[in-house]
Amino acid sequence: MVFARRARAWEPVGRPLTDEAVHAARRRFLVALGAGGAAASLLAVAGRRRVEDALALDVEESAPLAGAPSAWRDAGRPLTPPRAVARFPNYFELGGEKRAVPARARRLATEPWAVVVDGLVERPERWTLERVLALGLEERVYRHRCVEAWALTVPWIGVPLRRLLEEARPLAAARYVAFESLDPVAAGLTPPEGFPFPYREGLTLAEAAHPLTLLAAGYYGRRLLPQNGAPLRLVVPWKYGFKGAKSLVRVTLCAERPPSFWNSVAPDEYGWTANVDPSVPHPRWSQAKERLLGTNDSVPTLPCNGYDVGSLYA
Ligand SMILES: Nc1nc2c(c(=O)[nH]1)N[C@H]1C(S)=C(S)[C@@H](COP(=O)(O)O)O[C@H]1N2
Ligand SMILES: [Mo]
Repeated sequence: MVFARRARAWEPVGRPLTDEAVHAARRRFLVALGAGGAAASLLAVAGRRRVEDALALDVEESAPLAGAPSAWRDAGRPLTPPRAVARFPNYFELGGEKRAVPARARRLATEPWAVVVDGLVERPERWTLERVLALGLEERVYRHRCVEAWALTVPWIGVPLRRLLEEARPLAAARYVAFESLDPVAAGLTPPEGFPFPYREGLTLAEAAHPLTLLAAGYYGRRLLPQNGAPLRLVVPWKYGFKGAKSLVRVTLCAERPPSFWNSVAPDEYGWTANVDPSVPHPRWSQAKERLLGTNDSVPTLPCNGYDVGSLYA
C-alpha cells in the first residue's frame, strides 16, 4: 500500500538539487563507503568523517538563483570560498559538531515552503517561498561575524526584509519582530536534548526594517543549501551571526521583546542585541580579532562589523 499524507504548512518535501548533484553525491558516497569501510577497522572516526564529507553537498550542486546587483557589492574583503561556507555551518538543530552537519542537513527537505507573517500587522498572511522571492531578489556581499570569532564574506541573494514588512503593514503597537526556525522535532530530526527548539531570534522593528537586513534565499548565484539555512534565512550583517535564524517558518510582529535562542540558553555569553563589538570579550575568548574562514588570515574586528548603523542607536 502506498502511504501518502498531506504536507503540513511548514512541512517541505523535495529539495532544490540538480540531477547532477544527486549523481555526484551518490558517487562520492559509494567511494567513501569503500574507503570508509576499510578505515573503520583502523580508525572509526576517520571512516565516519569520510562518509560525512562525501555526503556533504557543495554550493555548485544547488540550483541556480540570480539577484540584481545592489549597492552592497563590495564588502572590502575577498569572498569566502563557497566550500568553506558549505562545510562549516552552525545549525545546532543538527548537532554541535560542524563537520557532521552538512551530511545530516540532507534530511532537511525545503520545498515547497511557506513563511507565516503574523502578529501585530494589518495583513497576516502565509507567504509561499515563490511569492517572497517575487518581491525582488538582490545580490549583496556582506561580511558575517560569528560570535565564535570566525568570519565569512558571502554574496547573499535575497529580499530586503523591509519589503515583506511593508506588505504586512505593521500596526502602531508593533515594536519588535520575532523570527522562528523550522521545528526540528516536527521535521523528523533528532536535535540535541535540553535546548529550547525551535530556534528563535528577535530584532527591534527599526532593526528589522533597516535597509541592510536581508531575507536570504541564495548565495554565490545558487539556492542556499540546507546546512546554510535553506530555503530562507535572516541575515543581519552588523550583528553576531547567531541573530541570523535559518530555515524561517514564521515572522511575528510584537509589542514585547521576543526570546533569542542563545540568549535564553546562556545570557551571560550571548546578549540579546548582539551587535558586533570588539571591545566586549566573550567570557571565554577575546572578540578583538576574527579568523577569515578558507584562509590563514586573521583581521581586527570592527564595531558593528564595520557597518554604519549609528542612526539605529542614536
Ligand atoms: N536555526 C538556526 N539558525 C542559526 C543557527 C542555528 O544553530 N540554528 N546558528 C547561527 C549561527 S551561530 C551562525 S554563526 C549562523 C551561521 O550561518 P552559516 O552556517 O550559514 O555560516 O547561523 C545562525 N543561524
Ligand atoms: Mo555564530
